[in-house]
Amino acid sequence: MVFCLPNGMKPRVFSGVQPSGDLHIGNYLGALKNWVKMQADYECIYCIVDLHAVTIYQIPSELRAKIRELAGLFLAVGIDPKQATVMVQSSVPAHAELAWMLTCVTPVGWLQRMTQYKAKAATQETVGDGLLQYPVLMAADILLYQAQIVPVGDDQTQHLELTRDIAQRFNSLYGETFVMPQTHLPLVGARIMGLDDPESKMSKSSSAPGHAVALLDPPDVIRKKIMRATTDSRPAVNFDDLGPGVRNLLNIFQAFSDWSDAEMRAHFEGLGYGETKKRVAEMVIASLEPIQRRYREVCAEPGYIDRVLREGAERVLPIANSTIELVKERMGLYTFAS
Ligand code: AQP
Repeated sequence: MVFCLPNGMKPRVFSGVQPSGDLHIGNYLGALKNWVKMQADYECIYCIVDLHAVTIYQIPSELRAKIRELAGLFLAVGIDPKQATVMVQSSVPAHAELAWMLTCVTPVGWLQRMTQYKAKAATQETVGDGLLQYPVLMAADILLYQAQIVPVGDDQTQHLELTRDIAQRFNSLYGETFVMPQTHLPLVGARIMGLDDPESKMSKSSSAPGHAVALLDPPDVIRKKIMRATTDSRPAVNFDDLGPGVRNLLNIFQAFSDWSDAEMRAHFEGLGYGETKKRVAEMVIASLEPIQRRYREVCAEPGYIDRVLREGAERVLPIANSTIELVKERMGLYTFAS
C-alpha cells in the first residue's frame, strides 16, 4: 500500500489497546510487534483506550493501575516516545466528543450486527449501551487523527470496515471530512488462538488459567501453559494435516522468530508434540525476557510513565481539536466567532 503525501510528510498510524486484563502474546504478535516496526516510517499514535475498557465494569483502582502497566509495556516492547506518541484516550476529551457526533450518523442496525458485540453481550446480565457503541468510539479514535493506517489483529477487521462505513456516511452527508483508514494486519500472528481452546481467539477477558500467555508471565508459568496446550491425537507434526492446536503453537513460534515457511517445515516436520511444545515454550520465553527486563527498568524510573503520557496527550491535542472544529463546522454546530 503506497500513500503519497506532500513535502515528505509521513502517513499517520493510529492503534489502541484496552487496559483490561493482562496483555498477552496475541496482543503483542497481532498488534504491538507491528507498531514497533512502523514507528520509524510513519507518524504513529498509540493509545491506551480506557474509555473502551469501561464498556464492561472495571474495578477503578485496578483500572488505574492497568493503565500505567500497559503504558510501561508499550515502552518495554520497544515503542520509543521520541518517535511515536503514547497517550491515554480519556486524557483527550475530543475522543468522546467525536464519538457522539458519529453516533448521530450511525444506524443502530450496523452496531447490532457486530460479532464482537453479540459475543460480549451474551456474557453480560445487563448489556450497557456502551458495549453497543464501542465500535463508534473506535471509529472516533481513528477518524479524530485522520489516520491512514490502523495496525490491528484480525479480530478488529469488522470494526475497521464499520469505521470506513461511518466515515463514508458522514462524508456523503456533510461533505469530504474524513480520511478513509486502511486495516494493516501482520502476515503471521494476526489471530493467535487460546492455548486451552484453539477454536477461539486468545483474549484478555478470558479467565481460564491456561488460556493465554501474558507478556509478564515468568518462564516456569509460560512453560507450564504451553506444555498443557490443547493439541490432538496425531503422533507428530505433519504440515499437510495440521490440527488447530498445533497450528496455533507453530504460528506463535513463527510470529516470534520471523522464520520463513520453509524454515518452519525443516525444523518441525515429523517432530513429536512434546518436543514441539518445548521448542515453542523456549522461543516464547527467550523473546519475552528482554521485554520483561525493560519493563522493570521503565517502572523503576520515577515519574517516567506519567511524563510520557502527559507529553503524548499534549502532542496530539492540536490534531484532535482541529478535527473537532472541522466536524462542528461541517455539521453546523456552534463555534465562537473569531
Ligand atoms: N488473539 C489475538 N491475536 C492477534 N491479535 C489480537 N488482538 C487481540 N487479541 C488478539 C489485537 O490486540 C489489540 C488490542 O486488542 P484488545 O485490547 O481488544 O485485546 P483483547 O485481548 O481482544 O481484549 P479483550 O478485552 O479480551 O477483548 P475481546 O474479548 O473483545 O477480544 C488489537 O489490535 C487486537 O486486534
